[in-house]
Amino acid sequence: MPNLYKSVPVRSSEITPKQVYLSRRDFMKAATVTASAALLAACAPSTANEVQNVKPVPTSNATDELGDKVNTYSDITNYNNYYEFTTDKQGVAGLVQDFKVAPWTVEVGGLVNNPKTYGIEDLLKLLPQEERIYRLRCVEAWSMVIPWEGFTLASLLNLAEPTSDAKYVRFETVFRPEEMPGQKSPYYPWPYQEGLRLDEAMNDLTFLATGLYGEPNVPQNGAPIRLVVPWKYGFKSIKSIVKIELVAEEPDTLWKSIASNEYGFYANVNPAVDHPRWSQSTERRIGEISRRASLPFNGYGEQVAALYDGMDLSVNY
Ligand SMILES: Nc1nc2c(c(=O)[nH]1)N[C@H]1C(S)=C(S)[C@@H](COP(=O)(O)O)O[C@H]1N2
Ligand SMILES: [Mo]
Repeated sequence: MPNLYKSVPVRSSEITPKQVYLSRRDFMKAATVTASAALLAACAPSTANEVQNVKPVPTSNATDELGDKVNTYSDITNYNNYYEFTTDKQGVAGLVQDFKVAPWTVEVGGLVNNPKTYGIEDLLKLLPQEERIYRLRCVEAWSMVIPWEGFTLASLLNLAEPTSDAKYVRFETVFRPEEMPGQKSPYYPWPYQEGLRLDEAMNDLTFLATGLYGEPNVPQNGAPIRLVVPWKYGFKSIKSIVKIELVAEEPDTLWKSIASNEYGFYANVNPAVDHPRWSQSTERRIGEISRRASLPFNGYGEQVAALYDGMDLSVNY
């Protein structure tokens, strides 16, 4: 199989789309990337439109829509929850060197008209890549701001065409205990699995990330493809996905199956409903000293609150 990010052919007629841009940059350092982006823009057929299509590489000065700065690349890649490796957040980055992110396929199936197994390179070719700067709020009451690249889950589900019986989406992480030492722990029901209601999955905020900070994503942050659901607690944002399945019933999720009184299926960020063992009203933004108030739906209520009209979110936590 070809190398993950090298398999997209580069033609000068296509230098503007993000996916080609990603493939060319490959694993270069950010400084080189910025230089080559400028070069690409300069050499491109100079219609204003095409020049604009060269996406800016996120820098540490980028902010989310609330004006909060993105966290540093170092913070984002060295403070991780990834129990397949270890429960020590600062230990994940040091344990991922044996984990192979290429070749990689994602099976999209279940209640769909077009079931298909995609190579990552297929997805990068088929679906336009965009940048999303999202807050990530862990259920443990810490948070970060992270610049991702990728595509909406809706764009992939539209290719699959869910049938009218499909009501939920189930996601599964790869199971490779030889590469992921934490998966040898008998205390967790591997593989990690997660789920969304279909309307949540189709919301424009719901994202599949393949890149981070203008680079291909790294294993500790869920490479080569991970879910990002920014209005929910971080555990919903399942990493290193190999299977996406459309189903009729609410799927089991790893954390709910371990402690359903602490981790519900919905897991919307909700400062009004405390975790049984700690408050959810404030959070520690990594890199900051004082705590800040946590926001309903992590600040994304305008886009998603209507999904829960008529539901009691203290019951459906
Ligand atoms: N497969 C898998 N996905 C996972 C986890 C995990 O342990 N395994 N941890 C979750 C939790 S609790 C959080 S807060 C986020 C952390 O994402 P990050 O390390 O990219 O910041 O990943 C989520 N996705
Ligand atoms: Mo988390």
